[in-house]
Amino acid sequence: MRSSVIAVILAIYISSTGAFINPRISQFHNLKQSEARRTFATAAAEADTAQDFDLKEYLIRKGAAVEDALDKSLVVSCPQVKEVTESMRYSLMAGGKRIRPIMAIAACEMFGGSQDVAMPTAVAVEMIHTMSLVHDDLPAMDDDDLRRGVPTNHVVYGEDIAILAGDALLSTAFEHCARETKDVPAERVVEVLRRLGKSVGAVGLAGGQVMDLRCEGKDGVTIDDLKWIHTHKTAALLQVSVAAGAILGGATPEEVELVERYALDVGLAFQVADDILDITASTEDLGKTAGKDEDTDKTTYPKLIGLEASKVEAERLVADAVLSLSSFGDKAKPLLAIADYIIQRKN
Ligand code: GRG
Repeated sequence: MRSSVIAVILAIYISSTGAFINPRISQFHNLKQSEARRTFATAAAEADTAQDFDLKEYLIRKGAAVEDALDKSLVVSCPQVKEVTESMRYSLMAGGKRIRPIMAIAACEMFGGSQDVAMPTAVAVEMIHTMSLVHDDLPAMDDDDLRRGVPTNHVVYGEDIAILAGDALLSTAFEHCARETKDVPAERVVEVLRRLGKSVGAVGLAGGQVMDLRCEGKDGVTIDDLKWIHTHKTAALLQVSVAAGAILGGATPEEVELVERYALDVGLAFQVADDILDITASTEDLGKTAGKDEDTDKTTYPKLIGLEASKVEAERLVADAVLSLSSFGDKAKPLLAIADYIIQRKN
C-alpha cells in the first residue's frame, strides 16, 4: 500500500516536471527554477499587503535573490561527487518559503548592513534547515514520503545517500559562510559561525529533535516540555538567522538580544501555527503529509489546549515578538510584517 502511494507520487512528480525514470540518480535534482520558486511565490501571494509595508513584494524580491544564491552555492566539482551533490541540490532547490534566509537579510539591513554581506549566512541557514528536513523525514525519524510538494530525499536517492547529503549540507553551510562572507570584520564571521554551530547541537536542533522523539506517544507531556522542544527544534534556527544577520550588520550585543527575543516568540508562534495547519490544511497545500501529528500521537498545542486557544496563543506570541522590536521604528517593518505572516500562512 505504502509503496503504491509512493509510486503514484513519483509518477505525478515525474510527469509534471518532465523528469524520467530512475529515482536513484540524477533526474530529480533537475528542478526548473520556476518550480523551485513556486513555494516562496505562493508564500508571497498569501502575504498581507495591508498597512504601509508591502510584504508580498518584499518576499518576492528577497526570495528571488536567495533562490539565485542557493542555486549557485552547490556545484558538481568532479564526477565522484555527482550523486551526493545532486541529492543535496534536490532538497535545497525543491522550494520552501525561504523564511529563515529572508529574516537573516532583513535583520542585517535593519542595522545598516547590506544584502550581499548577509547572503552567505542566509544560504547557510537554508542549508542547515534543509538538512534538518531531510533527516527529519528519514524512516528512523518521522518516516515521511512527501516534503515541499515532492517525494522526500530518501525516497528518491535511498536512505544511505539522504543521510550523507544531509551531513554534507550541514558542513557545506559552515564552509560557505566562512568562505563567502566578505567586507566585514573577521570577528563577526567567527561569532556567526559559533552561533550557527550552537543552533544545530545538543541545545539546538539535535537536542530538540531527541526530546520530540522521546515524547512521541507518551502520556503526561506538558506545555513546558512542548515549549522546550519548539524552542530548540524550531526557534533556535530562526534566532540564529536574525542574530547572525544583526551581528553582520553591526548590531550591539543588546540589540542582538532584542532580535533574538523577537525570534524566540516568532519561532514558538511558527510551531503553534504548524500544529494548527497540520489539522486544518490539506496535504496539497502543505506540501507534506497533513494529519501526521494525530496519526503519530504527537503532543501538540491543539492537543493540550485546544484549537481556538492555540490560535489565541499564536497571536499573543506574535504580539510579544512585535514588542521586542518596538525601539527600532520603521527599520523593523520587514521583520514585523514577517511575524504577522508566520501565523497567517497556509503552508
Ligand atoms: C543532524 C545535527 C542534526 C540535526 C537534525 C532532524 C533534526 C535534527 C531536527 C528536526 C528539525 C525540524 C524538522 C524542525 C521543524 C521545523 C519546521 C517548523 C519546519 C518547517 O519549516 P518551513 O515551514 O518549511 O519554513 P519550508 O519548506 O517552507 O522551508
